[in-house]
Amino acid sequence: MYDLKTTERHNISNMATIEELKRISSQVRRDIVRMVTTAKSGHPGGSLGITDVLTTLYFSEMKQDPKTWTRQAKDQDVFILSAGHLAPVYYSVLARAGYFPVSELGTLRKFGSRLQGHPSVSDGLPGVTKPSGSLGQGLSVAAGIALGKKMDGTDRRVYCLCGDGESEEGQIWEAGMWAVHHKVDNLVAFTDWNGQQIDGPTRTITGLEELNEKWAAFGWDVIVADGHDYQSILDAFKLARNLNGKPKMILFKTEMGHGVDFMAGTHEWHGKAPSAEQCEAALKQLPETLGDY
Ligand SMILES: Cc1ncc(C[n+]2csc(CCOP(=O)(O)OP(=O)(O)O)c2C)c(N)n1
Repeated sequence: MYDLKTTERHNISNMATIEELKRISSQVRRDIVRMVTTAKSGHPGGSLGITDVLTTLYFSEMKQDPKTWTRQAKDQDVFILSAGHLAPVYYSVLARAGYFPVSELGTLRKFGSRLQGHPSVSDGLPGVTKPSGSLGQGLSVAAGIALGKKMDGTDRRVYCLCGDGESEEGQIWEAGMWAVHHKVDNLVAFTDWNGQQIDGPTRTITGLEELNEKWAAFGWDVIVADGHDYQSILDAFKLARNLNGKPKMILFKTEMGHGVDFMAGTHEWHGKAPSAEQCEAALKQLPETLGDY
């Protein structure tokens, strides 16, 4: 098990700087709040909590090109959002990274929109490889695609985001056993370890606190990192890239609702839209950096 508080620090080169990642994340958080407010439904809490990690993945870590991306592209990394309810952060990061026009963010959850409440592939939204929303399935798909990439002889990776509440699903652990058995070491899974799920703190529901020990016992390389410290996030991804032989699970400690004081640290904003006044109050805390859609 690796705890990034104690690992060596690495320098980032040629990708987004930490200052840029901070600026993008602030805009992504604004997008999330505005999208969910306009739609009058959706999931802001988990989206705000995993924003720093997903922004870092798309702007500094993953080898994926919005200009040439297809679902079948063999020469690119793949991202699978297993916790499909985190669609608002996913859509914002994709739009800000150039996969589709940012103006489309305002159509979240509307009839005819490509941005449904959970990601769909039949709508043809660029950047989305797999539909999700029914929890527990994405890690299995990610493991299968990762093994396929190895069989194809490419060195591309598959990244997969799971929720900690989602990890109450048995299929997550079936995928965990399978990926170790097949030595799928190009699979980099990461969990939004915010300690919360739809019904309350995870410890009060199934007692998931020791996720690190559970994944280590399943034979994975486990990395624990701070999901709001960009250097820690970058270090975690870099360490995952440099470990061979086993699938990797990065457990990002995050705060649900991070960045908006009245949403932070509680499950109450798991799946609730802010009122117009709450939206205004939230936006005052989040600097506009790239222009609102
Ligand atoms: C198979 C399945 N069961 C139940 C749900 C309903 N549901 C949506 S999100 C959620 C909680 C997920 O918790 P977590 O992964 O921790 O996400 P967070 O609350 O941190 O956003 C549940 C039970 C679902 N989408 N799919």
